Amino acid sequence: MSVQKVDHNCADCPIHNTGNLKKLGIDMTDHDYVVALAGNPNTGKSTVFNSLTGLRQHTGNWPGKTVTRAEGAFSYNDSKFKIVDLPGTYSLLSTSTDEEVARDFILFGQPDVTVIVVDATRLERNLNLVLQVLEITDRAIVCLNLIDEASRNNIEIDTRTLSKDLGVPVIATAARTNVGMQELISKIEEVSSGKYICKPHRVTGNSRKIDKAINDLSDKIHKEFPNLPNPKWVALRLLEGDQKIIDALKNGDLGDLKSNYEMIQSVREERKETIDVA
Ligand SMILES: Nc1nc2c(ncn2[C@@H]2O[C@H](COP(=O)(O)OP(=O)(O)O)[C@@H](O)[C@H]2O)c(=O)[nH]1
Ligand SMILES: [Mg+2]
Repeated sequence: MSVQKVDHNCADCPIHNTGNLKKLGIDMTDHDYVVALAGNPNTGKSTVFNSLTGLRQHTGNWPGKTVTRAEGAFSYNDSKFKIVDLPGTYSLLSTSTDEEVARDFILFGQPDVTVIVVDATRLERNLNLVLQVLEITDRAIVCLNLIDEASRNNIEIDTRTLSKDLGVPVIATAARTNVGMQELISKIEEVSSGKYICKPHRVTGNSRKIDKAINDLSDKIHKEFPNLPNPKWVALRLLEGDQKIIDALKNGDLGDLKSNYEMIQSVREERKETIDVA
């Protein structure tokens, strides 16, 4: 039996949505808290996952999707945690199935905490996803991974200031060698149980600035590539630091981008139709 507290105002009540989690294929029986693991591809998310769960894990598919999912568990301080590895994504804009899966899990499953694994050697690029996650949930921890690589490259990160600016804990880790993992686990417990209250930074106040950046950039893109169907979409991807799009711009492959875009649109239309029929 999972521990379900009756008082809904209690600080240490789990906040996850058990019903929605069930629909998303996550059974919370025998678990107290659910932890989502988000992050850009190649940030060491799977390494963090393996370090947290050890052998207590299994893989399957997301319900109705061909996207694979790893699920695992760990115990700490008499609490049982279920941890769900979300697809690696650069954003949560839901323009791909992976992004949709990740966004929907945080939005509807309401995990007790979302750990965002970021690459300490590419912090700016990774912060985009962090801010998007913080738009959806209060309960998050930034796992500043590859900290060993960062120091090797003489990159120093002031985690205290970063944590203050973001309004959520920031834990430096080198998951491959288990550095910082105990601290991460203890923070996961503190945030899940409500002992640590996050006050996330929200970017809504900056939206005009962001809009301006998108508009300025998309004007330039339109001038260079007048046949692109959606320069704003490309601008947003570029601002996010999407390497594929950056490469496409550099090597003149933006023609391919058009067909990619059309493919994504047609998949989305198809999905909409399926939902409408259901
Ligand atoms: N140096 C170093 N390498 C790491 C660390 N964490 C993961 N890696 C390596 O980074 C690569 C990508 O890791 P993986 O967990 O597959 O990343 P994912 O794509 O985010 O799931 C692998 O070769 C890992 O061994 C770390 O903290 N330090
Ligand atoms: Mg992985």
